[in-house]
Amino acid sequence: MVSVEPRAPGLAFGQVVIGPPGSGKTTYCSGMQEFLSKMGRKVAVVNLDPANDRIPYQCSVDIAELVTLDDVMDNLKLGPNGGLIYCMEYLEANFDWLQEKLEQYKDHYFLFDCPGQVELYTHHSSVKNMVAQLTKWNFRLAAVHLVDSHYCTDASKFISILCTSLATMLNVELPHINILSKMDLIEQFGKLAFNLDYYTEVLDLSYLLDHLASDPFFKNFRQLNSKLVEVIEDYGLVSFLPLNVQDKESMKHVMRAVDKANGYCFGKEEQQSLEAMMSVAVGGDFQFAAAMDAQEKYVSPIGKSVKEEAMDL
Ligand SMILES: Nc1nc2c(ncn2[C@@H]2O[C@H](COP(=O)(O)OP(=O)(O)OP(=O)(O)O)[C@@H](O)[C@H]2O)c(=O)[nH]1
Ligand SMILES: [Mg+2]
Repeated sequence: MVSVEPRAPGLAFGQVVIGPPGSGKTTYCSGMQEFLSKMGRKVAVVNLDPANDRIPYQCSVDIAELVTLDDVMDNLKLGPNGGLIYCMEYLEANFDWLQEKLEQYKDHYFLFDCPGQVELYTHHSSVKNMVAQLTKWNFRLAAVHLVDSHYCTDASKFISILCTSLATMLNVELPHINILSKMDLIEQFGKLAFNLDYYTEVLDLSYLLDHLASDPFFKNFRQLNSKLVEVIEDYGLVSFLPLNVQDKESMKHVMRAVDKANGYCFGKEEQQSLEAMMSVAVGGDFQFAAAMDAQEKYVSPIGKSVKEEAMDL
């Protein structure tokens, strides 16, 4: 029988929810708070977005008590982007404020709702420094990186989200779950060229290059695209989980993946079972099942298989 060690004193688990503007971070925090609360977890949501004026969840810690984007823009005559960077650096200079606030919720599971400025994740250091600080305070975190799923319907945009996802993973330095958000809207701006698992598993990107070459505009950029794709494949780090926040099954898939990434499933918390422990131990995961489930629900059937599609080119 598997015996489970008690949590080290003061250990807290959570998710740092990041991603481009409008990708669904705040909505995800709200949905995940509700979902996890129903499962019996005590959840504290921390709003770290100083521009968040509409907070749909029950907020435990709010950066607005420390600094707001409007104040910074007014007082320092900065634009919204520079203002946001200033706010994050201000937070960094006031980590003691954050520590004091978080201390009050030490027995909770944390969701950090972050701002939607891409450079904060791809190359700026304040989020990375905050994560390092939280780790020192005994937080065990996973990054949940949301990107709009409709980018899958355009091969060039998909390559671009693969690049930003990889850069984010390398910069933030946390166990990382990439999510294709708003699955219910995936085909709103066009049809998928391949089955959904092709986009979620990110395995053989040469088909994507062939598909892209069929567009006369991108024909001239084939070499550039093939080099970008080579970098993604060489790292072999990027893959995605599909998510519709309204769908309990898809929330469950994400929750399991995150629990595995931040180590929550190894604790003594709810639903701890030998089966769950074994499934993690042997590396069995639910990613493919999640993609198949989402394919059935949200993607219209494709007339041709991936091979047939590539043969046409
Ligand atoms: N249909 C659908 N809409 C969603 C989903 N998730 C989020 N949205 C919508 O997408 C819009 C943006 O969502 P937010 O949660 O504010 O996105 P955000 O990433 O927090 O945005 P910023 O904080 O501005 O970067 C809102 O209108 C949401 O209602 C989803 O799963 N399905
Ligand atoms: Mg938000």
